[in-house]
Amino acid sequence: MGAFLGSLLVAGVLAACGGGGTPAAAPSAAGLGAVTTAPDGVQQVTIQTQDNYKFSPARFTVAPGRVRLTVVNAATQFTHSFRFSHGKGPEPIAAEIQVLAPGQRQTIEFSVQKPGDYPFECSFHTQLGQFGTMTVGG
Ligand SMILES: [Cu+2]
Repeated sequence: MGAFLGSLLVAGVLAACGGGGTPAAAPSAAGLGAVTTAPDGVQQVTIQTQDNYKFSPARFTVAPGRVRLTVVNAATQFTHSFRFSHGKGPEPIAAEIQVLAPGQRQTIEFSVQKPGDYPFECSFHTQLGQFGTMTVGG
């Protein structure tokens, strides 16, 4: 009960502080993290990052094979990057996005075969916990 009241209180405070302009709301999350097949047969997925040092979504799942990954930086302030964490996944994936300025998007393409979890990160914000995981299904 105490915890419930506490969260009500927090919600009230958050709702109350709406004065200072609109928050940098992420565009509609529809489709983010969803794997579709491009006309050329390559599976494709789009994820997003923004000013909160997170990937949205931080997890997505693909099938073994070729992957076309687009990362959108919806931030207004922060530059991000995208790379697979070195030495962490079942096999190395060299493709990366070294610099992604606010408002930019970039697409990388790679092939992956071994099932398992492939951790990825923003190289600028590992200290702030900007990580995610791509799972390759079996
Ligand atoms: Cu970042």
